Amino acid sequence: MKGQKETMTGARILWECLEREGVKHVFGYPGGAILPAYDALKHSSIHHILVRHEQGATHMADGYARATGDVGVAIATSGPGATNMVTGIATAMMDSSPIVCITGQVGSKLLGSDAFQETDITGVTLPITKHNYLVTRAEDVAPAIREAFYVAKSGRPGPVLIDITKDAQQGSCEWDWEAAAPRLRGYRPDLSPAPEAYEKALELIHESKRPVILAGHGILVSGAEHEVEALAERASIPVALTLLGLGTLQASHFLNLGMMGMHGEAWVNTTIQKADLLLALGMRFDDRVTGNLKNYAPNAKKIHVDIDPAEINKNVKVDVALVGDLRKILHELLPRVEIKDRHEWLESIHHLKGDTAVRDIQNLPDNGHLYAAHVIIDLWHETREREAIIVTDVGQHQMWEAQYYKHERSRSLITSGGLGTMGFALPAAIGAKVACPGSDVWVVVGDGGFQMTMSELATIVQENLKVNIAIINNGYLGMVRQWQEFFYEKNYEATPLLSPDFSKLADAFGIRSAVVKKRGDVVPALRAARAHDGPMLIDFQVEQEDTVYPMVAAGAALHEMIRRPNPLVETAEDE
Ligand SMILES: Cc1cc2nc3c(=O)[nH]c(=O)nc-3n(C[C@H](O)[C@H](O)[C@H](O)COP(=O)(O)OP(=O)(O)OC[C@H]3O[C@@H](n4cnc5c(N)ncnc54)[C@H](O)[C@@H]3O)c2cc1C
Ligand SMILES: Cc1ncc(C[n+]2csc(CCOP(=O)(O)OP(=O)(O)O)c2C)c(N)n1
Ligand SMILES: [Mg+2]
Repeated sequence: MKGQKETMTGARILWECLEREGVKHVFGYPGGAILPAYDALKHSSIHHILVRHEQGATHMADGYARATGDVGVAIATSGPGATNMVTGIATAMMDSSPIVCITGQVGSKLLGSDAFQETDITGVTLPITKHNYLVTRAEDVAPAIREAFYVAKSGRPGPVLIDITKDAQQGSCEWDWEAAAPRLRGYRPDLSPAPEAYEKALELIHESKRPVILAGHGILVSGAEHEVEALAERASIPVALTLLGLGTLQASHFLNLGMMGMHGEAWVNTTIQKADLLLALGMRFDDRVTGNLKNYAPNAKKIHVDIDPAEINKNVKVDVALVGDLRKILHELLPRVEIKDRHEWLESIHHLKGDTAVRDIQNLPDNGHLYAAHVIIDLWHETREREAIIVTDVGQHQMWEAQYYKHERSRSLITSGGLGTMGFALPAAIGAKVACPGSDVWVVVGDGGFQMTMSELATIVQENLKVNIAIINNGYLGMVRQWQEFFYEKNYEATPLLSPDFSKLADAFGIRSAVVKKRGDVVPALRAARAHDGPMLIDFQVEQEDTVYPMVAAGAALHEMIRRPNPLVETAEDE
């Protein structure tokens, strides 16, 4: 109630504030320094999900955040509990995902004494959090929580960590929600461009004959999907997407070219290299996207719309920057963009669609080999009618998923892009399923990455979550093997990978499973998984030495792609 003061422990204030922030679930693991908070959980309606490793908690919070746009919350104890969170925090930081991590800390009087399970976690996470707090008094718990949620979600989202000493949890104070409202001088998440920047941008768009929109993750963060589609249609501009932008424009949209970058389709990269204008919307010109910067889109003027001023001219020098929230900026810009028909440009792009990575596999007859691409294509066909969320891990399977699964809506793909964190998929999928219980959630994971966090299978069972798992089992750390194949004379050092019998492993957790070795068995297995009312794990034993094409080698220009040496079949026109 407004202005009403109550006396409570810091621990109770913590849960009270989380509830008021709208939190329904937290992912965590207890220990000594956070025990007062766990003890106070009995007063709260928040559901705590016990994970098997604190890294899992952070990825779950991240998956929850990416599935919904809401802040995901993870909680752990001090020392090893806190350090186990580091990978998940860095993952969220690189991909601008809003999570709040709460850690217990030793008593404030013991700080700096190498006390049992003391780690300076605010020091450790300083460079990988958007902001962090060390709270040593019960009075500071509420303001820290409120600020943390505001910072995590506003502007460019990101992870925030709050480290709360044991005595701050145990101590009591008067508190009041209103008085704890965030007051952050100097934090300006609401920038907007100057009128001249709009004028200059419009001029470039109207002059351009060969424009391309580069659609990034910021589109879904901003909720600007409709505005981007409207801009593309109004000005007849084709759209290339980053890995994290997939789904922001329907894959089936006639202006959607597909993914750009290192493993983007050849025609997409060639189109970018030929463009005379790049309109970068909520994307940060990652090096996987640009290739060698020296000859990146050499003839193109560049307009960059991004909420973070630090991204402007960071990697690619641009002609016009519009700094602010993308949706707001497009609202301003759209009515002033001239309606244009650029059919010559669009037709010339269509002609570039010669041989493609996608089509040569798609048209491959069933010759007894099971390719990862088969699994992904069939998964797409089997789940496309439903609101499926595909959560991928990192490696070759991640790239095949990006190439072959046609994402029709935002947030239908969750993947670790910037940090490329193996072990992300299974826990992130748990977070996504908790956030969206009505969605069909699938993990697409390599045999390597799965073994990094497979202990979270127990979390799925304990929480009774229907998460389906497709292991793309190629017997290798496939993406690294691919680099060895191309750049290290096929010296497959440390990449052949022995795995447990995944089916027996699933059995040990009480999870149903299947093993698939033939193309013909893919669809029946996928259907069995969907029909089963619990989680199911499918071990897809695929071709071992398959390669992701095309590939722009590190340091090469975007148009210098390594192509499949012998196209598997001559391609006919697809779709
Ligand atoms: C094995 C592997 C291979 C990869 N290969 C490729 C590849 O071939 N192609 C590819 O594209 N990626 C690839 N990636 C992913 C790549 O590393 C980057 O993660 C990805 O390109 C980043 O996409 P992004 O810039 O759209 O998203 P982010 O990195 O999330 O950047 C989003 C941008 O949007 C801005 N933003 C956020 N909110 C708003 C808002 N409200 N308004 C305006 N702007 C906003 C942010 O400030 C930021 O600059 C690969 C990753 C791995 C692990
Ligand atoms: C935590 C972590 N360690 C190492 C790497 C480097 N790495 C990138 S892809 C890859 C291989 C992944 O193998 P697997 O999970 O089997 O997937 P595949 O490439 O075979 O589909 C490795 C080791 C990484 N991205 N993350
Ligand atoms: Mg593998």
